[in-house]
Amino acid sequence: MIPVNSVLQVGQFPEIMQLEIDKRLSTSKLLDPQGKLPDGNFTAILTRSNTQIPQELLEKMPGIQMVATCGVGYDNLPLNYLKAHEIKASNTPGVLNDAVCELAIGMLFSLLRRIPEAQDFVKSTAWSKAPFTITTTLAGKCIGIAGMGRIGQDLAKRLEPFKVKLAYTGPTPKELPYEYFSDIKSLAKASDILILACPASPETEKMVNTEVLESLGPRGYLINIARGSVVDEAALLVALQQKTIAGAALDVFENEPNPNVDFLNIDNVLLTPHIGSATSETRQLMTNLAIDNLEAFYNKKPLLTEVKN
Ligand code: 8YV
Repeated sequence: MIPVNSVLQVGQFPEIMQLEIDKRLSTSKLLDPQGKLPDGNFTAILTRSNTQIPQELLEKMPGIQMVATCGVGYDNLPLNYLKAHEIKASNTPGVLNDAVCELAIGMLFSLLRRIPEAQDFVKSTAWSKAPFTITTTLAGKCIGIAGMGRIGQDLAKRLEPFKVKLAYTGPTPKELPYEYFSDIKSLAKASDILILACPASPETEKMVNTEVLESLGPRGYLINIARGSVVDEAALLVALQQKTIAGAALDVFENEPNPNVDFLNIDNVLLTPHIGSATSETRQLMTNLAIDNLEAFYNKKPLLTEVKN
């Protein structure tokens, strides 16, 4: 049982998640983390990965003992503060793999076969004047995955039947039947398509820079389903404008929901509004897992998916 009014919801949730929350919990809501705190003796926070939890907010609420975030990424949490104050945290790994991997594969084919432009071509009646451009086949290509965690591994498994070679990078090699590269630059050099599936951290910040993009080369494609911070966006914009890479598909950006406008005028780019986990099934699973973690906390049981901080 979660005690009534013990959980503060921080941030706005899409309707499908809010319905699930309101079905299972009675929360007070702080829609804007910078806004005025509602009255109450809150002991836990429920939030989601697009809402930054500022340390100052937790400083105002010394009673908080647990933060449950809806999202596999937890770069929205002030981890050092949580650790120093022994505040537990949970995320929602696993339940969003299906949706995120499906989006990544959709982006992959959309990019290579230029499906969005092909549709525009038909809709604008340009087809009546000339045939659509010839594109490129996935089979035979090498896909490099940066970040071989749960999502990276799940994605690699789903890509195997497409007759591709798979390779990866990450902090350490794993027992996997794919070639390991200890650094992203060598992975990019070996790859035709580089997919980013790593967490946002100081180690991965702007990891994809000019050198990495040059290594990917003029026939290489970049797909980002991780976080905007993993890519040096200024370098990527130059690479796309000068066609030193063939194209990019981006679901995440440094500045969401207002990505750098220069991306909007580039033709070899596919942009989606951070929809990796945005299916009704997945969002329900994420919400329920976050609340299950809160329940475990209040029942003094181990958290189901604790962020090991
Ligand atoms: C969205 C995500 O950020 O799980 C993550 O880390 O990036 C996505 O699931 C999430 O839906 C926002 O709440």
